[in-house]
Amino acid sequence: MQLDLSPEHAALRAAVRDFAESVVKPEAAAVDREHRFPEAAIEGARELDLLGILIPAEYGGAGLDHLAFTICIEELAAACASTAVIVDVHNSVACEPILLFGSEEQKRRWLPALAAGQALGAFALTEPGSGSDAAALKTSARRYGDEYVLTGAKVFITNVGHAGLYIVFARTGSTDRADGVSAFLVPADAEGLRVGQVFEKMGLHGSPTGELVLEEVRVPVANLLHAEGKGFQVAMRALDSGRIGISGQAIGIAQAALGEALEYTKNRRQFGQPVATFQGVGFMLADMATRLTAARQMTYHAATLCTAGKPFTREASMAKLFATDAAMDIATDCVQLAGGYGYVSDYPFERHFRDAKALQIYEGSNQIQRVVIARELLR
Ligand code: COS
Repeated sequence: MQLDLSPEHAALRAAVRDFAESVVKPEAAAVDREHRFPEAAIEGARELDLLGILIPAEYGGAGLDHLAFTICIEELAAACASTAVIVDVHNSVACEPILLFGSEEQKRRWLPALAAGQALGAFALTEPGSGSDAAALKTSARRYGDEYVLTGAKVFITNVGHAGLYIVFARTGSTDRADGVSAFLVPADAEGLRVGQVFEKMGLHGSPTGELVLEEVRVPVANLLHAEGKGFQVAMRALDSGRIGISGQAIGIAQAALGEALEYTKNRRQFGQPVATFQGVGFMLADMATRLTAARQMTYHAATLCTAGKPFTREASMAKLFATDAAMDIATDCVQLAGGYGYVSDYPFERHFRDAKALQIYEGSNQIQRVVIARELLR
């Protein structure tokens, strides 16, 4: 695989980094402290075409590949992890499934508005009783003539309340497993759709996460995404590339934490010398940089396979597992290196620590990644 970025990918990184450092990062601490949606960052992302990264130009998007997508998420996450997850979920598990599984009519109807940022997208799979066991979902979709009627409750929905379009997974078939699941495009203003509790979280305070309640929500048959009974495949394929995005978030957070820890330990003097010059500290920095480099290579490898149309389920899960564990460990060690200052919110270390924890849990816990990897190995 290629280890160097192409000139186009390098230029994209430079442009997104410039935006992230000048617009996104200055607001990140306040967004976290005030639990506020990062409006300016998302508006800037929209202007830079980051809300249609993977959508081809014919549907109004930037038409870039998965490596470009990863780089964008990585750079945003280094500045503000909340902004990164909003943009990540919108692109990977909301826009991409329409691109991959939508009819031409559905693509023309939804993708231009999503790419232009007129509507944010969200992915509504998880339910109170079905998290890791996604196929056990209970939300029902009953067909009456030209309509489906959806009833149920979803939970842990990123972008809830801000999304204009939800991809909702519901049971159309009589079986209680994956082959009875279908996917629907449900506009936020559909009658009977409402936002339930929006959670107070440990981290990612700028990214809304909460419940979505569906009470006899009627959608036309034209809003069925892919075929009846094929919704679980839609969800699994969306999560495969979603996990590349989460890996991008992980390397962004880890890069930010490591960069700040390097600066801190070079400037912080104890016993008459910068603490970075103590071998114990140097070894910690070396281990962090090594794991981060490996995580980045694994993530870029999965993204490159995805773009090439090759199987990438295993590599995406490996990248997600490795990169998010690395990010959590790096963020933890960076708190330790900054000592008391690492533990107070005047410095960014504790925010990176809180933000990183979510990555080991969402879009498939790291235990589920091991399930996916083991199944792929044994197939
Ligand atoms: N891409 C496309 N299709 C896939 C797939 C993938 N990566 N993985 C599985 N499928 C298909 C299978 O081929 C199967 O279809 P067929 O019956 O037609 O062959 C179907 O999906 C069911 O697959 P499987 O039997 O493996 O499903 P399980 O119920 O055993 O669950 C796991 C599989 C555990 C991997 C799945 O439930 C999962 O990913 N759970 C975590 C969910 C998650 O990440 N939630 C986070 C939501 S966002 S916060």
